[in-house]
Amino acid sequence: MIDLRSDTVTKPTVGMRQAMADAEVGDDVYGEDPTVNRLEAMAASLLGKEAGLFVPTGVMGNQLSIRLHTQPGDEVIVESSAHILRYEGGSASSLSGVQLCPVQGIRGLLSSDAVEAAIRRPDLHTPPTTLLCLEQTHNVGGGSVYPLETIRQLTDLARRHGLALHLDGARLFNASVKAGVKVAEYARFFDTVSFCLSKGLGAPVGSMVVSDAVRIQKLRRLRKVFGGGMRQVGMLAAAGIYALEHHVTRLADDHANAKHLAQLLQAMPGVAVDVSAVETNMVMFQVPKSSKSTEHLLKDCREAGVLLNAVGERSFRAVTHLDVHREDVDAAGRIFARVFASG
Ligand code: TLP
Repeated sequence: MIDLRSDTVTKPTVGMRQAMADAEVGDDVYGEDPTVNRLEAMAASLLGKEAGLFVPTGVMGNQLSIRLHTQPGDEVIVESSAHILRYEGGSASSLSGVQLCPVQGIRGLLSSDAVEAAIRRPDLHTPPTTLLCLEQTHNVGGGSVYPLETIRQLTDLARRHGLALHLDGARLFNASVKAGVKVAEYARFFDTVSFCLSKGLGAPVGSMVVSDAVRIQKLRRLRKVFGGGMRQVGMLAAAGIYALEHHVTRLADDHANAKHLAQLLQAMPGVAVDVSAVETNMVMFQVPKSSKSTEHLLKDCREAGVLLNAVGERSFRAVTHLDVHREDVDAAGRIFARVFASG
């Protein structure tokens, strides 16, 4: 089975499993897991921040940060298709009591004008805008990459209005490899940055939040409050260390494979795909109206050996990752040609 549903599906490699088995562990709630401590220091240093916190998921990294930066009743600006808005189960409202203000971007990327218009001016009637969250790369935007200069403009604007800044950098390393910009260069504009070890980097679980030491101390307490205090998780942290040491530069292969898949799709009659929009490891494409429903097309693909996710009516997302090789992309291309031509 060729699994293009997400880069979350990667399985730990032999080397990673060995590193996990060899990991020294201790109780991390006491701060005594040496491998977790090493991962947190490593993440902080890579992103140019004082401290790091290991969290079970990307959602938890985002939600702890939102809780840290806001008070109930505040408003948080996010792009209108942001993961925080669409795919985190409404947790910003239920866990932090904030309201999200969706602002339309282009391929998920916000402009300063749009954000400026959305920032509330002090008024008795309106919720105070206190936080801006950006997403790098942008998932629903198709793995799109914010240029550093746009981030600088957006964060300057937010600072002028006194907003805190959080980056949902679930796939920050994809952006870094694509743009040739160090992750610390992106991170320096934000108060908190979360990134995932369990996506393209190939760890089975885990995300990081990095910030200054005072904020990380507060986040550590909030992680406990949210039920995310973990114990002997050095084995999982070892997978994260292995991922950061071995799986960063290879993300370029995933990006080349995604581009290749987009080119194969472009050659199929009726399939709509913008090859130039494929910047990292995601391909968004639409197939022509046909007698078959979206679910039917997904089922045909699955029975032929490819798993995909639908993102709308006859709209699909294919994601390349460490368990997808060039020959798998070619095989998926042949399957798509057959399924979509007969649809
Ligand atoms: N994204 C998943 C699904 O939840 C949609 C995927 O398959 O792409 N931020 C961004 C930008 C994400 O894409 C994701 C996961 C998360 C946060 C949450 O990470 P986890 O799943 O670890 O909580």
